[in-house]
Amino acid sequence: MNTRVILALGSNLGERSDILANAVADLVDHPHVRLREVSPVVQTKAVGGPEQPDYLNMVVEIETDLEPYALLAHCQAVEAKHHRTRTVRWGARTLDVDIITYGDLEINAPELTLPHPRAHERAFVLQPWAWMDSTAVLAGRPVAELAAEADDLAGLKPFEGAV
Ligand code: A4P
Ligand code: MG
Repeated sequence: MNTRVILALGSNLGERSDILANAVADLVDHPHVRLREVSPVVQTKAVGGPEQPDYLNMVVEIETDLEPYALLAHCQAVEAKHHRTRTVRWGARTLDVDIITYGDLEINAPELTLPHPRAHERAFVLQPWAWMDSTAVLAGRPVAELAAEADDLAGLKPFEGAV
């Protein structure tokens, strides 16, 4: 059975927009993954961690019959493919792929927590998601409302470059 899944992508090192575009292609280049929707790309100030470059962030909606841990392994394989550029600065990364929601599934394990435990307070996830799907709901609340309340919203702006 296919499940709808929201994935969040972030990059703040290297050719960020190329990395995101290639990562989306890699994520859906799988016989059990189908792309449904792609959000706009946003440029965001880093939340937490040390001083580091701005991120590009986006979300995608996919449909998959991979079970959650198999999907996590697929996301981590795509991350690994793009982790070629390493940095001395802890915190910055060429590519991060997080599973935000997997249908309505709830899991509470360190290796996989669903919904993502910090997504509900992060504009860099919520705002592109709301722009992609104005009807989206997370933890019983409209994603657009959660985005408007998020502390990091002021540091977010649409990214003008092509992805
Ligand atoms: N893991 C548990 N649940 C999940 C899930 N739902 N999706 C585990 C993906 N992974 C999940 O992840 C660490 C471990 O989380 C994995 O082994 C996985 O099994 P990681 O990608 O190796 O490390 P990370 O992403 O640095 O850690 P963490 O704690 O997940 O970081 P966050 O909270 O995701 O924050 N600011 C801006 N503007 N934009 C960003 O994209 N990203 C972060 C990362 C911080 N600040 C940011 C951004
Ligand atoms: Mg991560």
